[in-house]
Order: sequence, then structure tokens, then C-alpha cells
Amino acid sequence: MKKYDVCVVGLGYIGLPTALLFAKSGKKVLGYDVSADTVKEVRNGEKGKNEPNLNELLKECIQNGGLTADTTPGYADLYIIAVPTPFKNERQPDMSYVQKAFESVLPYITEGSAVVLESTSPVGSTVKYICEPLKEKGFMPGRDVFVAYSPERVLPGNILHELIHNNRILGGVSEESCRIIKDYYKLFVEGDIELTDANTAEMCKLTENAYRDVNIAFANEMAKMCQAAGINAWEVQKLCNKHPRVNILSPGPGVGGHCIAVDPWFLVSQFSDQTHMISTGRMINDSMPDFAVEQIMGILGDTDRKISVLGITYKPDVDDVRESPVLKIAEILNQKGYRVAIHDPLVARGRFSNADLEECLKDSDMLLLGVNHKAFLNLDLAFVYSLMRSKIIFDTRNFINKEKAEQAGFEYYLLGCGYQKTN
Ligand code: SAJ
Repeated sequence: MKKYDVCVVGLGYIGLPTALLFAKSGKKVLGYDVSADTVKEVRNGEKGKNEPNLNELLKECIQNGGLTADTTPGYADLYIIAVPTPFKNERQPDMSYVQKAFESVLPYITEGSAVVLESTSPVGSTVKYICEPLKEKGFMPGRDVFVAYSPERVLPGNILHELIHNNRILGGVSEESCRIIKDYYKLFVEGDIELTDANTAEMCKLTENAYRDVNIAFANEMAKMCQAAGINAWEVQKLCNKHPRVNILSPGPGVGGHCIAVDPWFLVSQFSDQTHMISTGRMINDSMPDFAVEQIMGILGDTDRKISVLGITYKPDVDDVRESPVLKIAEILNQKGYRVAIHDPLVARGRFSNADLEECLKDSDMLLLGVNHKAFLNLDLAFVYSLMRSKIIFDTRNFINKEKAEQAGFEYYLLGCGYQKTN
């Protein structure tokens, strides 16, 4: 059987760009994914169209043979495991993908191979899910087979750039593992590669995302206080951030995505006695869709109204709707009896009855700005005005200019500013 330099297991939003950067550096790369559809899309150069430069690089690497995609694994010097770690009921991490991924490549591992787990995982996972099975097969991890945990830290929407330029943590189970695996990452990583042990690296990944979640929760709690006080949370944020040591993040409709909305629960489930602030932060962020709906109901009252939601993804300029708080808002409004129309230019038409802009706004009673996509920067307010029945804007992101909206004849409301008109 053909031998590859690198086998990347899981061709998702981290696995695929990682495979491509190894291929671009000259390595022969096998991208292995259990999904035949994913493999087909990779082979046909169809993936990564909403990530800067990713689709172009995919086409290049498929054409020049640097990347091969398959539904079966193969022999390689380095295995990178980048499969999802979602959570199950009771907010327990589901490690079955990691477990199965490693089981499937284990028969191909030989003395001198290296294995890196990149999936976000509870502390102790590299030892439990990689080292233990290796030992059962008679290998001494860290000596016969080199093993490390190395989390990705990239921001969707800027993945390729960040994979290259971000600093990277590499937690090896032995010094030799660190040294050997670092040389692989150095092929494309231009940031620093910080060496540590696997447990510390696992804890770093979870801590980084929990830190951001708690900080966003602080901003959201501030928005709730400001609303209660009838003042503008965004003005408070702006003014407080003039202090040299204060940097409050932005409030919003809640926290989505498959990372920050999920990873803190890994810590809570593993360290339930020590994670009061982390679990409270999670609950505050999860409460934001209901908070927004309460504000919207206060404005509209009667549920026999049409609400047009602009932007449904979990954050701007991505096509990802996983854990999207705006989707949650749309669902709650729907359940309350409002007629909800959705327009998101980045999400495939047909999903969530995604309408075009005109159809979405026609005879509407409220424009609900859910996500601040760049595509909405040039929203023609006069055109929007001509389509809508009631001229009301509810902005969850402080994105639409209040003065311009009011000049165009709209009533403008902002999340975190109370029910009353903000002027
Ligand atoms: N959000 C706010 N207010 C803010 C910033 C963000 O409400 O001030 C919301 C966003 O709208 C979004 C959510 O938070 O719904 C998360 O967005 P994000 O841009 O903060 O983060 P992600 O989930 O896209 O990426 C995070 C990053 N982690 C950190 O910044 C610590 C990224 O570096 C990680 O690689 C990624 O998670 C991951 O894969 O774990």
C-alpha cells in the first residue's frame, strides 16, 4: 500500500486546511474522512468556498496531487486527528469520534509513527484515547510512537491566515515527541510553537474558549443592567474601554458556534466543583435569545406581525449556523406566533426557508438585524422602507446607524437599550 507523509483524519473546518498546508509545504498528504460526501466534495474541489483562499488552495492541491482524499486510512509517518468532539446529553463531551478515528488508523501505525490529537478534548484525553490503545498494541507511547496534543486556535473566517501565523501549543507525551512533531508543524507555522505536556495543552485550549465565553457573558450581563436602567450598553462599553486597563467585549444575541458555546461545558462536566463562574457565564450567554425576544415582544406586542431576520449565522461573514443564537431567536419568535422570514446571503438558499432580501422584507413589521455581515453594510434603507409595512428596526449588534435609520423614517431599537426609543 502507498505510504503518505501525513494522514489527516477528519476533513472538517480544521482538518482540511491543515491537510492543505502540509500539502503546500511539499508533503504527500492523505485526507481521510468517513463521510463519502465530504470526500467527494474535497476531490471535486468544492469545499471551503466561504473561507478566504481555502477553495483556491484545495483546487491547487487536488490538481497537483499533493492531497488525496479517501474514505479509508493509509500508512503515513504522521497522523493528525481533527474530528469533532460535540457534547452529548447532560453536556458530557462525546469522545466517540476521536475513539473511532484512532481505532481506524491504529492498524496502520508502525514504530516511528507520530500521532497528534487536535480535537478539543477534556484533560487527559491524549493519554486515554491515544496512549492507552497504543500500549495495548505493544507500543511505548513517546518512545516507539510519538504522541502529542496540539489544539487549533483559528478563527473561522480567517482560518488559513491564522493556521500559519498564530502561536501554537504543542503538548507532547515525551521530549522526543515534542521535538519530532514540532518539526512537522514548522513546515507551515510561522508563529511560535510552545512546547508543554499533553494535559497542559488540553487545559489551555479549553481555558482559552472559556475565558472568551465568560468575558462575553460579562458584556451581556452589562447589557441587561443597562436595559434595566434605561441606558445604552454600547455607549457604556465604548466609554469604559477608554480606560487603559478595561476592554469589555460586545454584548449581542448570545454566543454560538461549535467552540465557545460548547467547550466551557467540557470543563464544567470535568471539574464541576471548581467551575461556578464558567457555568454561570454559559447560562448568561444562553439566556440572551430569550432576553432579545422579550425586548422584541415589548416593541411589537401583538404576535400577528411579520419579523424579517437579516443574518442567521453564529457570527458575521461565515456560513456556519451551528448553535446560532439568532436561529434560536427566530425559533422562539415562531413559537410565539410571529411570522418569521429569514434572509442570509451566506447561507444556502432553501435552508431555514432562506428568502431573498425583497421577499424577506415585504410587508414586514420589523427588521431584526441578527448578524453584522459585511454584505449588509450597503443596505439601502430607502428600499427597505418601501418594502416594509411597519417601519421598525431592532438591531442586536449595534450595526445599523441609528441617525441614518431615523432619518429614513424608521423607529430604531438596539439590544441592551431597553424597550423605549433610544433617542
Ligand atoms: N461574540 C459576542 N461578543 C463579542 C465577541 C463574540 O457576542 O464581543 C459572539 C459571536 O457573535 C459568536 C460567538 O461569540 O456567536 C463566538 O465567536 P468568536 O469570534 O468569539 O469565536 P469563534 O467561536 O468563531 O472562535 C473561537 C476562538 N477562540 C477564542 O477567541 C478564545 C478561536 O480562536 C478558536 O480557535 C475557536 O473558537 C475554536 O475552534 O475553538
